[in-house]
Amino acid sequence: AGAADAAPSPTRSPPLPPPLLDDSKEERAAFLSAFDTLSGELVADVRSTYGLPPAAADYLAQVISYNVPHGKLTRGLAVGACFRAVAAASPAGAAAAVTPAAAQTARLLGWCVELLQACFLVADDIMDDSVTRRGRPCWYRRPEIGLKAVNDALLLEGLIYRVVKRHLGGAPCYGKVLELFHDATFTTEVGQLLDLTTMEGEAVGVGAGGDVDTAAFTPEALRRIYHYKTAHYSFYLPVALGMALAGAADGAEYDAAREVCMELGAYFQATDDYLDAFGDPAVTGKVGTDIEDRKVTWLAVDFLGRAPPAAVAEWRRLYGGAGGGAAAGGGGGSAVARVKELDPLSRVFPSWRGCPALSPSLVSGGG
Ligand code: DMA
Ligand code: MG
Ligand code: MG
Ligand code: MG
Repeated sequence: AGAADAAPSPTRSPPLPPPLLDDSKEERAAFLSAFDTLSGELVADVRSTYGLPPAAADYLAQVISYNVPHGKLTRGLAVGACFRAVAAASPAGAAAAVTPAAAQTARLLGWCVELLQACFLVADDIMDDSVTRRGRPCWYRRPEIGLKAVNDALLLEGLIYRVVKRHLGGAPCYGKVLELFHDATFTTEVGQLLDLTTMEGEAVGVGAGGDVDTAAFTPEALRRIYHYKTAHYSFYLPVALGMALAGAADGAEYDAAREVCMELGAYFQATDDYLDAFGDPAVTGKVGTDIEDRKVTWLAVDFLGRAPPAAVAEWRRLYGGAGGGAAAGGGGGSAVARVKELDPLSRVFPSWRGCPALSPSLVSGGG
């Protein structure tokens, strides 16, 4: 039997490694149930520590329940998936490292990443003048919320550190976990700064005659925005948290993980840019605003890299919604539709075009 087994069989493929993202019904259910416990615990903790009156405690509970648990949860689930994968490769093996208590801590850290995501999205929707998120009105668009949402975003961020202290304070990885959250938060804020200002170029805003100055729409600028605003917190942070929880201490291992995560994150944001223009809001849960907001996106940079001069000239007149973006109440619906028509190739999903603007040979952010 030995010889027969050793020969590779054309009909039998080698066993697949276990999927890295454990998206099993069981893990998802355990993850969601960890949220119920955690959100109750968080509100009770803040209520008793700060003596909140019932109305304020109810408000905080609403901030959490509206904004935290309704996404795809890929970031949150990735923490536990990475923790299990790294623990399995450790000398002691997964059986020793992945105790039920450790698995639960990984879920709580996963929810901390979802808290950070909620904080960024609440703020991002205000800055992008967005209307819907996850199929419902953006938090700040609710009449009873408005700009209280600014403080709500800050509260969501602050809750992260209460969870981490309560559940990991004193653990060997506590310092590393704090550093990872601080770095991811600041890197994303720098990314949002670039996302909100890059289109303004050297000389604020627009060229002569109000046309968009295309000088800032470079693949290098796009890549920097992608790495900082999306890839670091969406991909590197969950992976690095899983590593930290599993006891990884070698800086070179974190660097190697970050390099891969930056590529994944850039591709992820390119698809997000595509979906902003051509996705079905019934599926994405959000209505696009990138063209109105004159954003430096994959679609814009890719188009400008190959469009004929006449099309570029028309694009420069129209991009930003002609006479003010959504934030200015521009009402440039027909300009937006025309921008999408200008480039028939833009309707093709990025993966089918090889995403040249995402070439790894360009700027490697890293953050
Ligand atoms: C995503 O930018 C980045 C952060 C930090 C939320 P985006 O505005 O393209 O996101 P969305 O399309 O979800 O509004
Ligand atoms: Mg946005
Ligand atoms: Mg944005
Ligand atoms: Mg987007």
